Amino acid sequence: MTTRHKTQVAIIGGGPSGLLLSQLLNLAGIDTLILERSSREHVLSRIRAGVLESGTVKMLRQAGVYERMAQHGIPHNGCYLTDNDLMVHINFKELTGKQVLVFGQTEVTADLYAAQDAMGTEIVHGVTDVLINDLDQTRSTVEYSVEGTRKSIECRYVAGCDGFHGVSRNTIPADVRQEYERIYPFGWLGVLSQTPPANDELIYANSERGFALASMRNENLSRYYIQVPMTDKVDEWSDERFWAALKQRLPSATAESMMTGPSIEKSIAPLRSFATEPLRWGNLFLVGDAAHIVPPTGAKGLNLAVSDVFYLHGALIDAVKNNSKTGIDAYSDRALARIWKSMRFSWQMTTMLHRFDDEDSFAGQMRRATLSHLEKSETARRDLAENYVGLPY
Ligand code: RFL
Ligand code: PHB
Repeated sequence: MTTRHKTQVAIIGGGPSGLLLSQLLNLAGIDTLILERSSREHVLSRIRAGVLESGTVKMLRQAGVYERMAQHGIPHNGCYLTDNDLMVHINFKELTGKQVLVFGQTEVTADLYAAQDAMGTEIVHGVTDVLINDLDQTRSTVEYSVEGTRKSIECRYVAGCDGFHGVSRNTIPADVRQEYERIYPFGWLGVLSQTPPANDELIYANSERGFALASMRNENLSRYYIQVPMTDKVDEWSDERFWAALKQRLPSATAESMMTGPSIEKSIAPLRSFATEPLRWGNLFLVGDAAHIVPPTGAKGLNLAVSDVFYLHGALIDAVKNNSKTGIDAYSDRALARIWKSMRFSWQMTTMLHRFDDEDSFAGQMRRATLSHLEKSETARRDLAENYVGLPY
C-alpha cells in the first residue's frame, strides 16, 4: 500500500468516533486519513454499547449510515429500574417526547467502515509507535510504523480518537492537563446469548446481591450484565453460574419466564469515570473515550463520543474551509459542558444501582429510597428520562 504524505486532518483511532468524524469531514470535502492500531476484524469483534440517543441517530443519518439502523434498530419508549419485585417504569416517550434506539455499536462501526470504504478514505490498520509532533506549528506531523516501516504524514489538524489507552491524550504535556478520575470497586460481567430478550424493554436491576442489566440486540439476541468484583476472572463464571446469579437479581417474574442458552461472548469490563481538560492542545483535539470514560450504567459512552464529533466536525469544517478559528477555539468548552452532565448522570445511575463492598447499612436504604421516590414522583422520572434520552447538543 502506498500511503500519501499529506492530509488535511489526520485521525488517530478507527473506532466509532474516528470513523464518524472522518465520514462527516469527507462529506464536507475535507481529506482525512485514519491510523488504527488493530485489524478491522478486531475492532468489529468488540461487543460494546447498545443504546443510541436520538441525537446520535440523527448524526449517523447525517453521515449517511441510516439504512440498516432504520431497518434493524429497535426503538424503545422506556426502560425499567427494579429493586427485587418493585418495578419502576420510566416512560421516555411520555416524559420527554423522545425515544432511544437499541442498535449495537458493532453494527454502527461496520456501517461506518462501509461508508468510509465507499468514500475511498485511507484507513491504515496495524499501526504502532504513533508520535504526534509540531502541534504548535501551522502544519503538524504524525509519525507511525506499519509492517516494519516508519512513515510520516503532514497535516493541518489531528483528531485524537484513540480511546482511553491511546497516545493522543498523553501527547498533551502533563502540566497542561487536569485529570479527574473515580474508579469503582467492581466490574460488569457481560454475556451475549442467542435467546429472546427477557423483557421488551431494558431492565436495570438493583438488588442486595448487586446490580444486573437485561438488554438486547435483536429478537433472538440478548445481552446481560451482572456486577462482579474486579478480582473475578471470566473463566470462573460458567454459563450456569452466570444465569443463576442473574436470575437472583432480576424481578422474580422475569427470572422465571426468561430463556437461557449457551453464551456466545463473555467478558469483564472495569467501571470508571474519567475526564481530562482541556480537549485541545494546539492542532490536536481529543474526542470520545480518549478524553473521557463513563461507567456504562447510563449508556452514555458512545453517545458522548458522538456529541464530541458533533461539536468538532463543524468547527474543523469552518477552520479548514473558511479559515475561521472561532469553532475550534470553543470546542473544548462546548464539548466539556455536555460531557460533565453525562459524567454526573452515569455516576448517579451507578451509585443508585450498585452494591459497594465496604458500604454501611445506610447506603442500601438510600438506594431503595431513590427507587421508591422515582416510583412516586413524575418529576424525578422526568429528570432521569431527560438525561437517559440525551441532553440537547
Ligand atoms: P474506542 O471505541 O475505544 O476506539 C478507539 C480506537 O482507537 C484505537 N487505538 C489506536 N489507534 C492508533 N494508535 C493508537 N496508539 C491507538 N490506541 C488505540 C483502538 O484500537 C480503537 O479502535 O473509542 P471511541 O471511538 O471514542 O468510542 C467510544 C465507545 O467505544 C465507548 O464509549 C462505548 O463503547 C461505551 N459503552 C457504551 N456507550 C454507550 O453509549 N451506550 C452503551 O450502552 C454502552 N455500553 C460501553 C457499553 C462500553 C463497554 N465496555 C466494554 C467498555 C458497555 C460496555 C461493556
Ligand atoms: C448494552 O446493551 O450493551 C447496554 C445497554 C445499556 C447500558 C449499557 C450497555 O446502560
